[in-house]
Amino acid sequence: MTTTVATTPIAGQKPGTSGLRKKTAVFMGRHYLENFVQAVFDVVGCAGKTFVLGGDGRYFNDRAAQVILRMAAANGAARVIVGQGALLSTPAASHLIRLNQTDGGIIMSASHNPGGPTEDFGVKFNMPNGGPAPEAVTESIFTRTTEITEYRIVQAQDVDLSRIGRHDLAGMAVDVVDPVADYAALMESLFSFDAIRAMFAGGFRMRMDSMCAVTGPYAVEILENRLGAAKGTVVNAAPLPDFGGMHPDPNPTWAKALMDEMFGADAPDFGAASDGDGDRNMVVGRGIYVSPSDSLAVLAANAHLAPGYARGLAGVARSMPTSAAADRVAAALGIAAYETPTGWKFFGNLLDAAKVTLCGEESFGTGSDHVREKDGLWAVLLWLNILAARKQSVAGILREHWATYGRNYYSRHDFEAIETAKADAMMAALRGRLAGLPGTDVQGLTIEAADDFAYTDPVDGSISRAQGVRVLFSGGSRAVFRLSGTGTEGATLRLYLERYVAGPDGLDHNPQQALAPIIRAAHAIAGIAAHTGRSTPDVVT
Ligand code: G16
Repeated sequence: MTTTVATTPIAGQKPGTSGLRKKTAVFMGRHYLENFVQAVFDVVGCAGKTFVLGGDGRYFNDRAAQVILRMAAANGAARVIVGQGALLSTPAASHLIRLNQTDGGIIMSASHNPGGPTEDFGVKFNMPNGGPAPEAVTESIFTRTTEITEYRIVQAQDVDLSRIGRHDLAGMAVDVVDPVADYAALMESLFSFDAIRAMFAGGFRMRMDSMCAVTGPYAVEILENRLGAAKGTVVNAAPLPDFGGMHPDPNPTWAKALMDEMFGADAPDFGAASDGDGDRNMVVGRGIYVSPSDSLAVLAANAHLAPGYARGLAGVARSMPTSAAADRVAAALGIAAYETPTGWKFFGNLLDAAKVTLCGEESFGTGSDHVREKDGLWAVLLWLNILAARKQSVAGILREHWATYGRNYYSRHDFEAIETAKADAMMAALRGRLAGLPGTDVQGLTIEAADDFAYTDPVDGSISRAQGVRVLFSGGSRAVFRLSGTGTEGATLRLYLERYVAGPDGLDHNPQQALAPIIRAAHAIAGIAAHTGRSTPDVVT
């Protein structure tokens, strides 16, 4: 039986960089999840449609899935494809949407944010191309949340999501599928599993930290079962509702155990970590950290070594705050390089139009045209394929890369949970001063240009403004100031720092040392301490 429930709009259901993210308790509040899901169905349409549904297994994932299924049935959906246990990594969901040519999908995740009753939950809608909804759609969804007066839900028992196969829910088909199988097959079609298997058989050792999040089952199946990596290669492999208390954000701060192992005695050859929903990755060699910007550049320069990319790349795209290292590779390859605002959704049109093959972001996201999301395990496998083909260490590959292309020293400093009003005031003051900055000297550096990044989509012509303040110094260095779109507490200021050094003479500096003059100048320009009371970042990557 379908019930129509009267409701009223709830303030603040505005999707951010990737979907709606809030404290779990907020999502579990009266009508909160239901209002948002109904707004999604009202905007994208539901009657007769097929969707994919899954999430990263965090607390409330299982119950939210049952609510969404009952609402899909009440709104007339024909079929929903659900990962067993309501689990799907974000890239696997993107693949299932494309593979089954569905009308889109709902992904339950707050990505790299911690999970649990006092932590974060999230819901996002992905389009029929498998990618995150573009701004026009998320804006319509938001508008709908401000007008909503009712939602529809069927009264029924839970669907048994532990049992693979077809179930019926008030006339709607619910197909529970193995969350790993189709994704693993896709990976086998892109990479030389034989070459990687031979490398593992030859004694190559790896550590994969799945951080008690969704990639565990994927990594065990692909790395250990199919590629022959030693049992126990994948640690923290069981997805847990609270991620075992971990902060499933693969960076040197939150994946410290992995970093310690990779820099310790008897370190394995290769280390990697992934985030809550499996779209991010961090890659580490024995005794050497690979920054996400460098990772994108190395993957672009070597992708042709993997069968799926043997024909070369159409182009490369990076988000604006990502270092220009990939641009140098693109120039050398004679292919196009694009600079987009932060947010994977901005890559969608470029990928759909076949203008680019690889994309990447400084925020530990890398991916290609195989799906329409960033893909953590995909990046790990491409690195493994390159290591198997080149038969060199990660350090050897990086050093050769820097010697060839020069090095873009890079770091991001995060100042977290700042009072929103103070962060906004700092950005407003900075924006107000932009016009006067070029030509001035700050802390011994000359400012060449300063702007607020705006992007015109080359495919549909849409314009996105105010995407972050860029201050460019002479010599190719820069500082970028931007407020995070994914935090759930106050504001997070991200300060992105970059300095280019040509040729081999720049090697082996510590990035923080190499960037010290730019860090000083950035603080002076924005008055970070005066506005926010903070002079030291909470997280440095
Ligand atoms: C999301 C987007 C990414 C983006 C990141 C930025 O990542 O999918 O494309 O780079 O947000 O985060 P912020 O706005 O905090 O800098 P994820 O992994 O959280 O979905």
